[in-house]
Parts: sequence; structure tokens; C-alpha cells
Amino acid sequence: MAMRKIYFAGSIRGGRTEKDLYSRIIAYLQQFGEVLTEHIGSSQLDSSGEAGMTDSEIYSRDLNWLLTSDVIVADVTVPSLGVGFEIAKAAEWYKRILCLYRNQHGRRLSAMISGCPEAEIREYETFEDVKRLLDEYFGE
Ligand code: 6IA
Repeated sequence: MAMRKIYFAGSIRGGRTEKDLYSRIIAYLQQFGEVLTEHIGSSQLDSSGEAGMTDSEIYSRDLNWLLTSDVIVADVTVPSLGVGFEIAKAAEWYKRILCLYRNQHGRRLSAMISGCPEAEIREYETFEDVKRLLDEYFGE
């Protein structure tokens, strides 16, 4: 069987406060398949984004990756227009969608995500929780 393709989505211009956690999630996800978006956890990538690519190049590259992926795992803790957009596209394309959410200061997740029937939402507090959730989700 071909290797499962995983699209990991996390905030970039929405804010980089969770980037260290993204890179840990990406590293953990690699045992379940090929992660197409490794750069999302990069500490070199700040909220100004990736150098050397125009926004429209980023848009087409990312949407192509999303289209070829089998499953999208999105960390939705930091509100990000881009992540919301990717979730909407993934829903339209009938992809499996797992959203990971760490509840901070009682701020509630957007109803457009928590109310989206195509998205499975899982709350976590620690990275240990994330690992357990991913083990369960990928059934291993
Ligand atoms: O709205 P945000 O920037 O927070 O959106 C983040 C999401 O959109 C991520 O899940 C990415 O898949 C995608 N995305 C947004 N910007 C980029 C990017 N560089 N590189 C890769 N993926 C991106 C941005 C900018 C730049 C050339 C200055």
C-alpha cells in the first residue's frame, strides 16, 4: 500500500506562538505517513512566512498538496484564516479532517470549525494527549 499522505496545517501569519508544538506533532505524525507540510513547524518560518515564494505560489502549492493528501491534521488552537480556509477546502473534497484544539483562557473555537460535520475535533492539554489522540485516530 502506498504511504498515507498527511497534510498538517498550523498557523503562520495568524501567529507563531505554537510553532514548537507543531514541529513535535509533525515529527510524531511521520510514523503514520508522509507529512507534506513539514515546514509548518520550522523555527525559521516566522509570521512573515516563507522567503522566495510569492503568495500565489504558496497558495497553489499548498492547495495541490492538500488535494493529493489522504488526511488533514490541523492544529486549530491559534486562529488562522489560512488553516480555516484549508479545512473548508478539505471538507469540500471529502478528506478526513482531524482538528486538534488546546483550550486557552476559555476562548472558544470558531463555530465554523466546531460545527463543521466533516471535521473531527479533539481537545488536548499536553503533547502526551496529542500522541494518544493520534495513536487512536490512526488506529495503531
Ligand atoms: O493564515 P495563515 O498564514 O496562518 O495560514 C497558515 C496555513 O496556510 C498553513 O496551514 C499553511 O499550509 C498555509 N500557509 C500560509 N502561508 C504559508 C507559507 N508562507 N508557506 C507555507 N504555507 C503557508 C507564507 C508567506 C510568505 C512568502 C511571506
